[in-house]
Amino acid sequence: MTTTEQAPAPAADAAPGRRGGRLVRRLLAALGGLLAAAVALGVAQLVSALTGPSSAPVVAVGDTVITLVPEGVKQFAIRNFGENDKIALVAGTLVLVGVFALVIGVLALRWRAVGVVGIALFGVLGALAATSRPAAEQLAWLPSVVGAAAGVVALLFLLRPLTGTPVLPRSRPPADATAAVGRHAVPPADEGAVDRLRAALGATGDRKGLDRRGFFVAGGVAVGVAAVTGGGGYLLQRRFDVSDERAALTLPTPASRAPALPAGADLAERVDGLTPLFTRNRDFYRVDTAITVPQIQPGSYRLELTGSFDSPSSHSLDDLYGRSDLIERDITLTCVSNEVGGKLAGTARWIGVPLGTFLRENGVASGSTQLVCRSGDGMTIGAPTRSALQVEDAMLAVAMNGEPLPIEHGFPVRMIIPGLYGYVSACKWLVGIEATTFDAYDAFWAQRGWAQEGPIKVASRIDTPAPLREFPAGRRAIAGVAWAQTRGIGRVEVQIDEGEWLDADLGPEVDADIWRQWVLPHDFAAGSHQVTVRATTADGEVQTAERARPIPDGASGLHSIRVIAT
Ligand SMILES: Nc1nc2c(c(=O)[nH]1)N[C@H]1C(S)=C(S)[C@@H](COP(=O)(O)O)O[C@H]1N2
Ligand SMILES: [Mo]
Repeated sequence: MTTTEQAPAPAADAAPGRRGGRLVRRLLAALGGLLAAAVALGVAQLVSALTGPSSAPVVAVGDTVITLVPEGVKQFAIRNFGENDKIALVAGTLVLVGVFALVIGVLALRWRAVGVVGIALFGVLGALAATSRPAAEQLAWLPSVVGAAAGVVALLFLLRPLTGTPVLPRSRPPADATAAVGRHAVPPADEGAVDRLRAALGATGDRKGLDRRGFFVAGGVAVGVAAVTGGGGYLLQRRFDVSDERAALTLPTPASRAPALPAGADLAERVDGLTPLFTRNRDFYRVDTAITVPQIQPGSYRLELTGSFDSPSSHSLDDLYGRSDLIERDITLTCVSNEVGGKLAGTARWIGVPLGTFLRENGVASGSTQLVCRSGDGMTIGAPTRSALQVEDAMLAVAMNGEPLPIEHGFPVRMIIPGLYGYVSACKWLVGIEATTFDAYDAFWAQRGWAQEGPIKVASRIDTPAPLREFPAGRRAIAGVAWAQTRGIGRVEVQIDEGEWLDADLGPEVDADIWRQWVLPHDFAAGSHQVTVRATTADGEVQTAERARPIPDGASGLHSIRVIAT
């Protein structure tokens, strides 16, 4: 590969040289494919700054993957990546695109058409994914198509120096050659000298015309284009962000305040490692299918009521904020995907419109069994009408812990029905409620095998000691939380090894809709111990030890951990 074009090396050297040349060429072609993909994604990102963040191909494909993958995989992702499930998904999509791009690069070296078709295929995939999202913008296909076109151009441009078609016309010396020779520039006519020089600089390849320098120049341009368009697109997308509008809102004053907390209500102030009574917004678990969070302008927000109401109606955020019957309540949300002992639960103080009153006011039909709640990103959550009407403290929430709902938690309006898992009760970015029946329509999760109704199962969790982490033997607190929303927790018992069940101390009963902290001080002998917890509701139901997976209607079983005293 060090042979020059003008002076072929002896045959003995040429054979391995060519073979090496072929390998280098393939590696560079693969790199070219990768860079072309980067250009495609960067340009698509830039275009999506016009058409909306979720029309960017990786986001659109990710969204589609979320709606298509089996629940088992989704559960796996939530279990293993938790809140980072979407980051993992986007990263996974990028890795797949990358591998595909490497292959396309190599194939395109031989067959340009394969490269063009391969990238075009990706464009079509992205465009299909973007337009098939339920809340797709009109031009959602545009970023993928423009991106793919840019990718094709980039690929062809990058492959030229690998196959003897220099990026810079060969009859003229390349700029670098002239620069390197400086004032004693070689006259353009002296091609032999130029080529000798290019060879000396490693700028030229074997006799098939591998122009490595040309490739790296083209590659540099590609990296630049990808970075500028991608970064620019990312920055421009901030114009969709509604953080400023959210921050400018003044929260309404509720007519009915949350019950006052007794002094010392939060046991976490005294017990290390215990979950605080209230979860800060930034620590609140998040579960949804949105890779890019819906950004809804408060000024143009509408909640549309359709289906079995007296008549269709539309409500602005001012309509909701301005009501004189707003309630403030403390409620613990729980995800149906939560495993025994899991962290997908959180407690906040919410302000909202009383849901039952609102529905009755609008004349919801008595025959309606399901409220299909529609989110700004098009996803649907089916809530049982009966619970929406009858559960005290069910609301259309507009505030969380003293601020407007955080954007990730449903700004500007979400539904909350205490006692039901989030997937049937807590629609975020709520823009529509259709009163209908369960027979008439399966909402998103029901389509995927989750139960139509999702009452929260009584649960208890050990927060401290942490499993398998060593602590000094002697007296220390075992503590955690237990929940049975709308019913309340009446008792928590703890079993250590094969001992009898011991009653834990409970935090003050704040409200039946929120979890209850519990503490049991215990003298640990050195060694390893099994600690198990079980709760009983205020109305006497003992938490079952029978294990169930989250799907279809919530996990059950007792949280039991091994701890080590030394
Ligand atoms: N629009 C929308 N709302 C949604 C979801 C969703 O995916 N999209 N997920 C639901 C689920 S499964 C749960 S557990 C709660 C979680 O609410 P949080 O993210 O505020 O904790 O929101 C519910 N509301
Ligand atoms: Mo959930």
